[in-house]
Amino acid sequence: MKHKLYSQLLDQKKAGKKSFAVLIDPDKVDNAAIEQLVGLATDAKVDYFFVGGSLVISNHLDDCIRQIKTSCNIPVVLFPGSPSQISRYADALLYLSLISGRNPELLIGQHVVSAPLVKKSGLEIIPTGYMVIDGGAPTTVSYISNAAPIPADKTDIAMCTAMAGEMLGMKLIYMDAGSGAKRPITELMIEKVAQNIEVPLILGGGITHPEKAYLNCKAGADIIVVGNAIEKDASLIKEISDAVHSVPVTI
Ligand code: 1GP
Repeated sequence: MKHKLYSQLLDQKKAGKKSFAVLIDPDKVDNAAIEQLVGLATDAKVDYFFVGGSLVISNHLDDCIRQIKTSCNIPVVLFPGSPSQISRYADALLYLSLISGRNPELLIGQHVVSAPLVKKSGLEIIPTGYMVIDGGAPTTVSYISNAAPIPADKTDIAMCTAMAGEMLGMKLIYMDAGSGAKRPITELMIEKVAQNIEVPLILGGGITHPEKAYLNCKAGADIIVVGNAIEKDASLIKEISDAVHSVPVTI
């Protein structure tokens, strides 16, 4: 199994460098929009494209990724909302287990069903402990997952969940307030989690300002993911990328 992208993530973390990922929902972009996003992301030195959505309705995933890959060198990471969202054209797959919920289907059930397909894809598979944190409003992910999110002020639950995920072998922890969350995750919770795990920490959901991305990184997030806000204002790509990359290196 390949480990190229994960090694890169570990190297970045070891060097204390923060990264920025632009999330693309294949349902929401046409060819022209992808071209624009790729151009802006390349200029802004974006580190990764994450591709996926809680619902992917169209059959556009392969085409979307192929278009990105032919126009730039930014790695494409699948962030699937369901087992059907697999494309061999991507560089890696976040193999998500919803460790904050108690829905066995999303902890292990869907993985069992899709395992042969996932293996056959030849993708780099990165086991990821996915934690949904209450973002102040029901988001698509909280509805679809049929699992209660971790309350926003329960930092200890978040910490213990992330620790358990890491000890179970998860190579990344992804804390998500859900796309378009009203309240992004607090720095207090990020700090608590980051101080108690060694694997890279991905952070997303409801981030709309460069300052928030900066503070999240200062609190311990390693990769900031933004989707919704960029769909509304693509100029944020550069602002947020600059903010994330300006965080002082801490090792
Ligand atoms: C959602 O973490 C991502 O799963 C990004 O959220 O779309 O709110 O930026 P936004």
